[in-house]
Amino acid sequence: MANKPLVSIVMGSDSDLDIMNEAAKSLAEFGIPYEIDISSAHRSPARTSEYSRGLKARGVQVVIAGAGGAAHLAGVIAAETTLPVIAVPIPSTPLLGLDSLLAMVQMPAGIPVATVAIGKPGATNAGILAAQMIGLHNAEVAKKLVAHKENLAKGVEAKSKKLKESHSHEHDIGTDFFSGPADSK
Ligand code: C2R
Repeated sequence: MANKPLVSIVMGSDSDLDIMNEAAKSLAEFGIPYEIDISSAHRSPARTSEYSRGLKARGVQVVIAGAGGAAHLAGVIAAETTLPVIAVPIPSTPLLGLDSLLAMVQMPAGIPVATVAIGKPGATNAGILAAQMIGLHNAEVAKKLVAHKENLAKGVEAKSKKLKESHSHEHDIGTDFFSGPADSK
């Protein structure tokens, strides 16, 4: 795959980076080139508009926008581009991301953003969702998405096996315990 970024990861502040790195990790897993930057609809509105308007011409196909608190970044980017925008609510205030979740998910009709879960699981899923959009017309990514699902299923099988093994062991101990020492009977 060419190295031109297909996905843009944008966040409102560098304090969001730890969470937004999870989106980058997902994209890397699917071999999707991305760019990552900081912009704020509140603190740098002109920069945010200019950046959003230039995305399509540069070949970017999906935007992942993370922000906390009164999170307007994803909505403002969506207002400036026809590219799909995925929003990641960041738990960066005393309201723990519920504030950003509601701000992001409650977009007015006409300007959708696809809002995922609060925090790291949401950021991980944002990367996978972006890969699924790209996989619609990219066979290489589509193949990796199938392998991803297979790996998830294998992971559950492995956990199930481990759980059964540990419980059959505990059952042995339990049997010994309830039967008690021979001289107590
Ligand atoms: P600081 O840590 O820089 O004070 O930022 C950021 O995403 C971050 O979670 C605190 C929080 O403010 C958020 N922020 C927004 C926007 N810009 C910054 N929600 C925006 O434009 O929506």
